[in-house]
Amino acid sequence: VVRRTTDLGEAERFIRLFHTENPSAGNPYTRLRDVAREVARRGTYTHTYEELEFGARVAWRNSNRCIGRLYWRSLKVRDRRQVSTAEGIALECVAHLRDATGRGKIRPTVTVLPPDTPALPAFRIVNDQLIRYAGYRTPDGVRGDPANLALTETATRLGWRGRGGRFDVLPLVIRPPAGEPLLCNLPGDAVLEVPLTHPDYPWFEELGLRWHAVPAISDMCLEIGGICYPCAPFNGWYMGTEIGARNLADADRYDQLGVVAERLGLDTSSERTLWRDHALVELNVAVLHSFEQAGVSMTDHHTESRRFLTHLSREEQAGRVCPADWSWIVPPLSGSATPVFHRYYDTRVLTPAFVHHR
Ligand code: HEM
Ligand code: NRG
Repeated sequence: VVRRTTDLGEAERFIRLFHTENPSAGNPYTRLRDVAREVARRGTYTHTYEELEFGARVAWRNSNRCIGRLYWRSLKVRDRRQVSTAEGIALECVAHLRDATGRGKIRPTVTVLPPDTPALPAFRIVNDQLIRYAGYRTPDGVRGDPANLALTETATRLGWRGRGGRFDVLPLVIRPPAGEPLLCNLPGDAVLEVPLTHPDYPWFEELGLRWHAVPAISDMCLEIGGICYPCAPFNGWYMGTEIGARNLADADRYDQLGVVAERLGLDTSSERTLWRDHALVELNVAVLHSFEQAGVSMTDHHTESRRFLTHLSREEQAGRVCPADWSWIVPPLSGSATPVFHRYYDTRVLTPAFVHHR
């Protein structure tokens, strides 16, 4: 473990940004002096709640891969920097899910847990999302989500016993700075799920497909002003294509296109019948329909693409650049039928940011 002191230059740049965008927040010079003193004394400094809230919101605003940034100002920031045990981290993750799920009216939320300090490295959440479905190796291939084979094996090694189903919710695995990781099962009421049905095909239900309501990424570091918060799980709501065009459709995920095409009675003898494309559309219709019926927040890729362009022009009006990564922004279904396809974006990388350190 590398124990580094906080980069004072990064800290100062953030404090200046905070005061530029929040002119009523008091004297920047007093704050800059205090931060410099604290960094000299203990190798790091502590954000005020206002700085933390602003920093997390700007980290979302700076997420080049995210199409959902129009509402970056509404991010709810749960300040849980005082939590000091693995049990405490797990309980806060559960509380985050309960809070953010809102019985289907999902609230974009981030929970900020203790940062790395020179004195002590922080806890880590091993799961890449708070809610993940197990994947099991069987003689006839993987059962469940192949993306989570490694996490399933880790949990199993630590004593978890999965039921061998296709949609078993994995436990949280919390790794302390030293010692054995902690396992924590997610209580049922913290995990809202939506069984999938299709508006026109009653047989669709028999496929037994489902997905969880809340995508909550838990393996990215929140970096603000030279401070790294490795435990800062965040969530918004899903865009339908994430589930319908990737999680359930990718050949190395649930791989459902063949099954759906067969039930639809499509001619799969040649690629040129476009049976894959047809099956993809019906799968995505089912995802959007089911979430709507269940009263769970979800967006579609056409609406979200338009919103993203609104966001871009608002940012420009505010005198800021809004960098974006084309290859992540363009939806994986009907890309060219959405306006985000037909242009390029600034690709610079700004901070505060959510970054992959693992
Ligand atoms: C990525 C949509 C909220 C930060 C993405 C992606 C989509 C998306 C479609 C691409 C995912 C993929 O292709 O796997 C949305 C929608 C939101 C939302 C519809 C609804 C409110 C948020 C929030 C944050 C955030 C609240 C942070 C506070 C990010 C980041 C990525 C991302 C960091 C890149 C993830 C990675 O590198 O794996 N978002 N998002 N998003 N979003 Fe959002
Ligand atoms: N594609 C992933 C989730 C990535 C982030 N997507 C969001 N984020 N919508 C999946 O689970 O399918 N968010 O914070 O809302």
